Amino acid sequence: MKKIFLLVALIATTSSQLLFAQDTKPTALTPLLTSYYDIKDALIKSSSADASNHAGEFLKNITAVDMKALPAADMTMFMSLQEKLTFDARHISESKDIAHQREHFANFSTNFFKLAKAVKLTDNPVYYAYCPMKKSYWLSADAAIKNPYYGSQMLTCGKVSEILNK
Ligand SMILES: [Cu+2]
Repeated sequence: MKKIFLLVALIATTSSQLLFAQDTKPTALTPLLTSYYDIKDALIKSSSADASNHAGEFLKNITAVDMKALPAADMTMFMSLQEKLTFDARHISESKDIAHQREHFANFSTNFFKLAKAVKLTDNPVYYAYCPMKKSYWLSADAAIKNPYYGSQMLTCGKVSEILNK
């Protein structure tokens, strides 16, 4: 029964990634944005287990990046951030402690934004939001503030500081 559930979940995830990819002319790095958003959404819900699972997906996606498919400048940027992104994603995936996951998510987001700024991951807007309480940033596909650092405790704390693909 559990296996069937996992299979259904896997198919659902895969097909939503395909849909997403079709809208947005993906690069080889676009799956990283998808799993970044999934981790962020899990932290908004304060679900440590989901954050851990999606960080595991991020690790799979970052390992699977086909470097040869990337333009030289994108590859250089990716390679300069790959280890840092992997480090924080691994800690998020291995932890069950939401506070610890959020600590890593702050660094993870700063590094991920460097990538998103240098490499076009999507045609859709990417909102770079700032939480003054946590003094940390996050990326979102939505202009509306939903704070991944505090979840329901302080859901709308923060402001958009920069927008990509406006
Ligand atoms: Cu850690």
